Amino acid sequence: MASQDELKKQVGYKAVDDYVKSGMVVGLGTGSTAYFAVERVGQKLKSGELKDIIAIPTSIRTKEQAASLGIPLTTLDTHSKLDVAIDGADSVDPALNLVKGGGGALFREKIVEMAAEKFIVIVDESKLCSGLGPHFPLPIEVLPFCVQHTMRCLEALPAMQGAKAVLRMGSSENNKSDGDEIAISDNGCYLVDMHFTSDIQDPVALAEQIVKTVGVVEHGLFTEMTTAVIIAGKEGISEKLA
Ligand code: ABF
Repeated sequence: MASQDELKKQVGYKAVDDYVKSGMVVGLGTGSTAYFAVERVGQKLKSGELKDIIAIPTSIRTKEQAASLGIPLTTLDTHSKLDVAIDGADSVDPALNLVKGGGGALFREKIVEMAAEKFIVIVDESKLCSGLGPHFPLPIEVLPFCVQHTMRCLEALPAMQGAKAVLRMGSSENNKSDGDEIAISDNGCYLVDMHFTSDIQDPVALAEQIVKTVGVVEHGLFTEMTTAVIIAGKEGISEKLA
């Protein structure tokens, strides 16, 4: 039985082998699964299997990992369009809508992945769910100004279904709220995790209501963005196409 790390490595490597070609502009995701995709890009550049790749990282920690592997880096200001982006997720529903941001990188992930021709999601099967919401709290990046007010406005949204807002404490890289300091994102903002007790009925409507809430920077609902999901499970690797 492969360990969870081995499963993550399998899908991270496969995503790069199947979707990254020489000469591409590549979005590099954040998290323990995306870590392996970044590792594979570095490996293939070093071996010469990939040439002329330039990459856009979705977090400071991914930028540091990519730089340590010698992956040439750029930004969206220089390259507004990417050929492919590869990233993990916290939840994947049957329509391939995602919850992302458990790692606190949702804003930079979304701005990069929205600019990609193809968005490849890499997960182990524990991330699959029948409906978004209770499976993993929905992260929302908010400005620090009057954050309690913003949290109350979010809780009051009709499509939020009474979910409870929890300000993320400790590390921004996980929603364990395990510290007494407020977590700060790479962009200097706060992170609020919305805890649902029932499946989100209309993720697209909820996303629209969240973005209209003053004080919100970005949210972790990635709807209608996924090109394919590569899944590592006990039975091996499978792929779902949007
Ligand atoms: C990242 O992937 C985040 O959006 C999400 O929280 C994370 C999943 O992390 P992991 O692959 O470590 O489970 O893109």
